[in-house]
Amino acid sequence: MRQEILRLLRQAGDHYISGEEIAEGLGVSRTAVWKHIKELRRLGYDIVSQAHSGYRLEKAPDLLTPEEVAPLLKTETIGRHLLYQEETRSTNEDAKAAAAQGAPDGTVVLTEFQGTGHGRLSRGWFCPKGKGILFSVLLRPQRILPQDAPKYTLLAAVAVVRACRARGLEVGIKWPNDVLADGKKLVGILTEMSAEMERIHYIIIGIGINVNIEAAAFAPELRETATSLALLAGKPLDRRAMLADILCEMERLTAGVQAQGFALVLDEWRRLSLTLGQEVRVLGVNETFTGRAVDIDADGALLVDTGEGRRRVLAGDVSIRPAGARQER
Ligand code: BT5
Repeated sequence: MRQEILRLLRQAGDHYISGEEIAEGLGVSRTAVWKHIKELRRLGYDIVSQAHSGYRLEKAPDLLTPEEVAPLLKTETIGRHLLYQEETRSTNEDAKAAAAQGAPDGTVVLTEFQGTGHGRLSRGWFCPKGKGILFSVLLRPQRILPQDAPKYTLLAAVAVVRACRARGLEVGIKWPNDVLADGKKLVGILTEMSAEMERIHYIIIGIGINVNIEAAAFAPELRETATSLALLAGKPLDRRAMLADILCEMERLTAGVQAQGFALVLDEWRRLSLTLGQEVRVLGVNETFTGRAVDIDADGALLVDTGEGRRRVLAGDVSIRPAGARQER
């Protein structure tokens, strides 16, 4: 109902719309309308009212609520079911709980703040409230095998980079799950899965994007290594439009995967990669080594030429070693 009221207020633009008109349009009482307006104001909507004229929407808050996000969506599946909480522990955990309760393919879980947002291997993901885009997409892919699941991380990175580049922002992908700008981390992606040997129940792609974070707002230990889209663009960005664009890109890419497999995603990933062609240090599960990153294979594994042969890296961390420099990132 709140969404419908906002739609009418937005339609009216600069004009006032009376409580009576809203009530009639939506088939509810004027008291109900008034209660919703009160709630919208509490959420941060600047709604002015004038006796005999009604209500006018002056300004909407910068929130990722379904009321704000849904009208911008151009997708058919991804984001059509939106779950929002102002604060939560982790959207990936919420998405898993929703999946267990039967939430549909394409469900998106959103929040303004995570108490225990996490990355791989229980590492933390930190983001000041209302300054990032923190979300998880639930997918229930058909005819995709569990061993293909890690490639959804690459797919998500491609989707985010497309949306950034459409805004003229120079960003690229570091294998396997980071989007970087100026050598600093802008986006982290965590893909999780529930599966049997031969069948995926669901995949959760969790994405954290630093959007409107000032340099000083990063935790001291991240200041050297993290950046935000606003720092890159030199101005704040509209989180809602950015999210809507990313979901649209994800839908295009996942539809392509269902129709033709991952080959096109992998090709685009190669073009957007910052890792390929670089000297890298690989922190694998059991070992550390250096070499030149030459390609990814059909599984999305990184191929590294060590000088003594080619090594295949399926999981781990990679730091890029700038030519001639000692520090790594
Ligand atoms: C990642 O892990 O980069 C995946 C992060 C995924 C976060 C999203 S947010 C929505 C969803 N819900 C969740 O609970 N998670 C997902 P990893 O590659 O392990 O990197 C984690 C490391 O990145 C940390 O150890 C920090 O060093 C660094 N880090 C933490 N917060 C950061 C930030 N805001 N910007 C840049 N780096 C950060």
